[in-house]
Amino acid sequence: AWKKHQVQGFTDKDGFEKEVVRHVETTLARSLFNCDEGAAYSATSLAFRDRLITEWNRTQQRQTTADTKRVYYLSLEFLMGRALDNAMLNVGLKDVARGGIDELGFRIEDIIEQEHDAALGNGGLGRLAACFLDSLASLNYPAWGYGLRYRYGIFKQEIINGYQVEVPDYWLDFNPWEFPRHDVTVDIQFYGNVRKSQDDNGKTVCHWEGGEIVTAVAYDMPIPGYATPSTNNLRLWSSKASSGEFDFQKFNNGDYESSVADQQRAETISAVLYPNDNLDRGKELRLKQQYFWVAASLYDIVRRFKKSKRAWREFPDQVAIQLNDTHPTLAVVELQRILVDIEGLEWDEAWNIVTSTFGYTNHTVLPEALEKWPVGLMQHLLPRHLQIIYDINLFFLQSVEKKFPNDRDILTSVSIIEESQPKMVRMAYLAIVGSHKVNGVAELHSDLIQTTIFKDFVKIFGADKFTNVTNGITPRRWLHQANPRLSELIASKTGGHEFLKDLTQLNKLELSIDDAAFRKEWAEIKYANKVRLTKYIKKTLDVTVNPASLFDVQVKRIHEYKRQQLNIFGVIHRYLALKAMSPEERKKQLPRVSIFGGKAAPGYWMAKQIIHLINNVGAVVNKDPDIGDLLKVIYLEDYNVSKAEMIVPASDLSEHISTAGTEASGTSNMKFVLNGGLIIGTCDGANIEITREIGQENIFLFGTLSEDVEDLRHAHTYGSHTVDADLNKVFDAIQSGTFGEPNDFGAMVAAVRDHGDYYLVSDDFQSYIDTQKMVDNEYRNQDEWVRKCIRSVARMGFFSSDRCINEYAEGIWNVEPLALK
Ligand code: 26W
Repeated sequence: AWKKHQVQGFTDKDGFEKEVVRHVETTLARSLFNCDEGAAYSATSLAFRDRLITEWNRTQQRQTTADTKRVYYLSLEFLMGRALDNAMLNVGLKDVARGGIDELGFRIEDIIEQEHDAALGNGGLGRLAACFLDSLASLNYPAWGYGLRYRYGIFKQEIINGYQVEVPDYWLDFNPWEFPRHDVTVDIQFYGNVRKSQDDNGKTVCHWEGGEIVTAVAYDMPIPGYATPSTNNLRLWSSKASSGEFDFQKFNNGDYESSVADQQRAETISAVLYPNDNLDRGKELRLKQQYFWVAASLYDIVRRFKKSKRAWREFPDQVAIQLNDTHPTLAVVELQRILVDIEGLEWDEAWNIVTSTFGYTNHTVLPEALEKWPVGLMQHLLPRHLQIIYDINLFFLQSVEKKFPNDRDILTSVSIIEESQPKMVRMAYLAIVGSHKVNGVAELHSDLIQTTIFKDFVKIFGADKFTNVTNGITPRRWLHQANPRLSELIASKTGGHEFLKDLTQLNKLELSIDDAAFRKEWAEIKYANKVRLTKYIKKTLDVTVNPASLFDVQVKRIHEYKRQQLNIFGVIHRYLALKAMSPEERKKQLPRVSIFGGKAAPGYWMAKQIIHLINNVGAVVNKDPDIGDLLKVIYLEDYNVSKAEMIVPASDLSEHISTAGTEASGTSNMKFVLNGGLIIGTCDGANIEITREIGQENIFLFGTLSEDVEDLRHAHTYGSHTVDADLNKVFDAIQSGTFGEPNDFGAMVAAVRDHGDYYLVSDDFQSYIDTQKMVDNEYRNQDEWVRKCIRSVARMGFFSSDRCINEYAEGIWNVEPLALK
């Protein structure tokens, strides 16, 4: 029905070309003869952007008129990647554009490559937010994303002499996808102090006064849905000095320099994305970012609500706010402050509204990633908010006391304020107390949070408050866009592209599994994707790899819990085994390419050591004449979303090998399987549900189970810990200097051998090696391997972010899609 919906802008090749030419000649002020790929990218983007604007405005209009409940997704990270290809595919005009671009003398693939990734995120959490936006728009939900417009996204990674070097990512030079809204601004207050007064009824009123003001400016990005006119809004806030009286005064006093300094200080707030993933560093500027973004977003949300002139108690019927991890938790406090201090509601009524509005998603159980802020810092930066936090805590603890009289232990254990030196605000506890639902992101993870870190809260609030929503990915970007040939093949076997809107339809693929021509084409597509990656490896690293080898891929942030060290130790083991073989024996081995990619947090020393070891192993192995094609070790620089779109479709096997119980979900595991790759993995995160869906015969599981992790760790520390014999040989090779200066890797070896092996690398090593042998054997039987891949893809329907968003909508937000007129 939406196709009949009148769309504005070009609909065919000629119309598209006209628009591109117009933009080159007017918007970009260039002559057509002077149009390079960069200009062609810009003009194409502007042409599509124009086309989105009409639908974007109409969507907003529709939402305003309908005035139904909206969802607000608050996330400090949106890892969007490129926008042009996505816009072309979602609008359904990529082929039109291809034809037009062709006639202008370019290839559309080259034009797409011109775009700089929007890399406003670290990893899984940020990419999940981006997939959610795609699903929300595609399913016609009235929804907004709110984030920060960082001037610098995640740093660009260079590998120099085997070491990671960080280079700033300035991405805003030319960004046709954002619309500055200089008329949408909010003044945000910091510091100052709280004064109390009595109102006419003798009620105490708090006034937050003084301090400094920074202005938030809105920048909007259109989020087009797939095969629907719905185009939602992602609003990112940018900071600038307020034009209020403060700096005017300075200016008039001739204090020009200090007024410029103020300006720069203000702009610093949205300058840079913190590059830590799963590690809390507690920097003051980070807390400023959080409050700045949360306060601006809430002001915007409240302003929109007020337009409808409803009573405050209707707020939760109109507004659902989801907290993407604890980073936006101050929103709970800010809304309470707005309702009590500014709107004059009674505490209890306000608190009811607040807790009915928020939902909180937890994304990690790692203790070092759980956010805590020093009370002193909070007092200094946000004095009124700290008072409110203390009051929230007081009333909460009183209710706990009532429920569990004379239980001091539970009071100290659940208190939002940690009575440490210095005292800390526990943000996860504040988020739980301030929300009506708390969810984990995969079944195991949701079980774990309910039985470990949040177990006392389950006792207090009951199990109903806690739920699971298993993560998902958008099949539009991660299949249709990243792997167009596979998407077409699937379409030809499932009755068109319906599966992109209802991924469960993939199950029809199983009907074709005995079709030899289909399997052949399937295998050819995988091979072509591997050839493309082979060329990229040749171009960027000057290493020749054989595309017929088994491509074994581990790409994700570098972290000890993700265990890239286990992978590289396994690679070294393989290398030593190959070296020990006779030439005849070697000829029988299966060639393999081990591909790594991922960034380390700049301050994470051990993660950087891991990168260094992988590169050193590559340097030795790749030029060893005994080895040849049998083993290559590749480190792909600067892993990001657009690189993932090339790498994921080229994998035969990918690694998801975190210590059981540490990876909340993982989402690349889903991407790899959806693209016809098998996975080797631990019983962790979503791997468990992937196994349940695709069948255990189609996945290579190994290693310790999460319920055994604690005992093993205990045994390492207090009992005897003997390191696996094969692993010791790997260590001997490292320490005899086979891969460069042995001292460089002393700490990595010692972490496993001498310091308790917290991530159980040694415990899992033998089963990892054995399972990799099984992989080799099974890969030799290509026919069976391809069947496994097809069967797996056919059973991946569950992992669409559409399913996931529908679960949030029904179980947490209570919102419905907006019907298109
Ligand atoms: C305060 C520092 C900090 C920064 C980022 C702490 C925690 C984070 C994120 C919550 C870490 C993260 O990205 N978690 C990942 O979330 C994904 C989406 O749910 C999951 O698939 C991953 O397993 C989880 O590690």
